[in-house]
Amino acid sequence: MTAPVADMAQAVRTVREAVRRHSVRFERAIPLIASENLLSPYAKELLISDFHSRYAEGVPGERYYEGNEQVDEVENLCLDLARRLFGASFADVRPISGTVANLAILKALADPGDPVGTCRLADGAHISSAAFGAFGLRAVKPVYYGWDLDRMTIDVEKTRTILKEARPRLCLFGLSLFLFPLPIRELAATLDEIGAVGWYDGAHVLGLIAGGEFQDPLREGCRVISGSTHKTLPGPQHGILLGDRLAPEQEKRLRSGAFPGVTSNHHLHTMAALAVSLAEHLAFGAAYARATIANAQALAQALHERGFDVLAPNLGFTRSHTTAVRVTREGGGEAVARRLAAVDIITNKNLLPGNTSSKHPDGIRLGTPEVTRVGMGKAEMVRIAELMDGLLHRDRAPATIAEEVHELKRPFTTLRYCFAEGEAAYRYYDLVGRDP
Ligand code: DSN
Repeated sequence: MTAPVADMAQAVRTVREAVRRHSVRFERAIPLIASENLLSPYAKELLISDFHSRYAEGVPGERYYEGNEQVDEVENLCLDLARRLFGASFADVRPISGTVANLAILKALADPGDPVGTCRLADGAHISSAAFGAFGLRAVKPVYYGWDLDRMTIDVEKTRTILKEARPRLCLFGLSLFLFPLPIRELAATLDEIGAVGWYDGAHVLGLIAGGEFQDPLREGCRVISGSTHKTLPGPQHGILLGDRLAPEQEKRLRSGAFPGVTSNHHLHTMAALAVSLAEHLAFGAAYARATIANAQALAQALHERGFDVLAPNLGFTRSHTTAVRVTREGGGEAVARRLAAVDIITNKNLLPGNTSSKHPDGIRLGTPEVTRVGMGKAEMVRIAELMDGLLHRDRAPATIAEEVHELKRPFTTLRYCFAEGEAAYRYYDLVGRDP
């Protein structure tokens, strides 16, 4: 089937124009999605390199395609940097996303029908743990841990009992609403007793772990980590596997889980960008992790002082990049997230413990990875809280709030914590320079 050239040229123009408008919008906005971040210029340019066009199935030195010498060089360096950043003896950088990394682990370390430990979605677990997600695809049976509502973390005593009874082979620790470190050290003896492998999904907190500001799962009792690489670790949209104290057979199974299990080709351009991001995090990540957490705590405190129901006030609200706010009084998670987006404060509605409807949850989730990356600090966190208070508690006009949001963002549109600091953060890369 063919279509008129003029119509298809219009389709191309429409895409380019929408992406340009998106870029301009985000340059003016306050993006507070906890799972998003900005890519450094040296990492970003690799996304449009020739690596994008190539195949490299297999591992460095043992490929199924020719022409991979430089790909091998970059992948070996990427693996070295990953092992070094996380103190891991094992790394695999072929999973193309966090969920794909999770599937690789499930394929390698569990069989269909096996019980696998995890938290419930409403307690903050990722959709990988759901029957409609990776757990369901591998047909493993979730064994849900107990949850301590007061401490917003796993209930150790209840979970010990649950694990001893269900005896899962694999126990997943990881959250998408990740406020506090999980009690892995406290559960490590139980994992050993039942012969379970501890698995940490660090997607949200990899950058904080690597920066030395969160728990260190490989030293606390987990043997394998999965993650996406674009949240607090400000890399490309990609996935990673890391491990320590694994048997050679387990490493082999993980490699074969990644390829040919859940990838054919991996994405070489994002892998190269990941290598740059890992190097930059080794250089700048500690300061970035500290600033990101300090900003999350400052934002939570400022919101709390303005009457918002921020979770876990008795625990200092958060020890991560994320804070959660129960916005039932303000109209519920969905309505509030929409009202905020209309003034260019970008958040997401989020399930809170006890919620059952993911469409109409009580919460919103706020994250500071991106605003920290462009150099915002405590004063700006207080200002964001004031703007949210004005919109949601004081009936200030949305148009005025939106102007103030743009005013607040204006000086913060270049990148920090990377080489080429000060380069534009939201630039649209217009390679052709003209529309068709
Ligand atoms: N669901 C994404 C989030 O936390 O926003 C992660 O995959």
